[in-house]
Amino acid sequence: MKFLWGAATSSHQIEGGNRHNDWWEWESQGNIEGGVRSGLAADHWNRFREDLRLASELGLNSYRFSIEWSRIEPEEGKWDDEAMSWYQELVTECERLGLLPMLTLHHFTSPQWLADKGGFTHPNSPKYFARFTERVIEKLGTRIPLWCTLNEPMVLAVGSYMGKFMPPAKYHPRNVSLASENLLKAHVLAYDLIHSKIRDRSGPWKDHPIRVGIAHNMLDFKPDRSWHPLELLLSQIFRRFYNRSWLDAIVGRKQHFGVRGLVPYGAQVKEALGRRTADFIGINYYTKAYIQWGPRDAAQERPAELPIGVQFARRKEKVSDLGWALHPQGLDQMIRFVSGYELPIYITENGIADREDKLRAEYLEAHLGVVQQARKNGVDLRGYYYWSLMDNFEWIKGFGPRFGLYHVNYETFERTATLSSQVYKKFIADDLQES
Ligand code: IFM
Repeated sequence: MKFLWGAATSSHQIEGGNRHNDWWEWESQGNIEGGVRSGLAADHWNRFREDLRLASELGLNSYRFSIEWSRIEPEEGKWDDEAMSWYQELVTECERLGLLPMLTLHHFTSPQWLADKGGFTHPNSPKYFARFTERVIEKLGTRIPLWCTLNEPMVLAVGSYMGKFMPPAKYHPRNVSLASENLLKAHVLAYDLIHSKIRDRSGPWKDHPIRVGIAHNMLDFKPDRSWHPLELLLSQIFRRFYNRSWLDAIVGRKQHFGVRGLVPYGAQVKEALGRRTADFIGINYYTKAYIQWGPRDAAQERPAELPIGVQFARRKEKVSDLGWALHPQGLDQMIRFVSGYELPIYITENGIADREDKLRAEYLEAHLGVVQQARKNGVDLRGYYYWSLMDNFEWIKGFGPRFGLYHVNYETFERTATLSSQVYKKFIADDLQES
């Protein structure tokens, strides 16, 4: 199988009109910067054919997207088959264009009916997620080779119950571990369903083995002051909690969804112990994180409840529009670390918010260089997905940050190729020619 060169997106960030999920509701309460709302987003719901054509024009051979649970099941137990047929069309279009689909089942948004019950803190949430997964399997299963059950479950739990940058944005550390437990249960159920229920295969990738994993956000944690014992210790703790705990969980090791004194540990999820529930590991990598004991920057975004600060760059470093340092060495570190789990690896996200498209080419070249070197070194790296195909709704930050290979004009919805997208295009063409 050829190396997969792709781009990634998620439903709520691009489709528009996802009115039945928790984000839609949270946006309506004025929680997004500038009071904006996702609204029509990038209007992908009406323009998906054009968007996939643009993806294929870059020479991509894979596309990572997510299915919006709240469209498929807008009310508990009520299924919208029309919405599902839209996703079937999307996959048909991927097939026509030779874009191997990597399907994400949960990318941050949950149906409002589930949010009303407490989202993933509800004991039945894994069962609800499994029921939704079965529906997707029934309608699309035979055609999908690559599955991400969850996108960045650590970010979801921390963002919802500590960092307060995701709904319900309530500081409640015990819910971080509780949601993690339920997300893990949900993942295990979905993993087993995908493997047990999909018997026949169809479409261009019918001979590609089914692989199921998660897309896991990783940061290169560093002490802000390398001599500071507490910051050294804290960065180790964060590496273990943030980077490692999900990886350990999906390979069947003892789970550690907690931090002593900060996030109370929950019970072990027995269903996940002693067995591997992932066929690959997806790395979502963007930048580094300096950990500070007693944050020194008053403007810093962090939970007021904690005496700990996180900074994504130092003053002199080159940064994205979100203030995230360009740090390709961190990707190298993450790949080396994840290789230790002895599973195939995909870079399921990597990208930069760069409105003027001034740094994206440099960012891409540096990170793609790391990818190529890892492949040469024999790492079992199977694909790379740039985040994102086009500009989109960047969650609490609204439409300000622009990650797209294609620029979106939010008034006309016209897409324009960035110059850096041509860098990616050439890189892919060269690589596919060589291999
Ligand atoms: O836009 C997000 C995406 O939804 C998840 N990973 C990080 C991206 C950039 O912040």
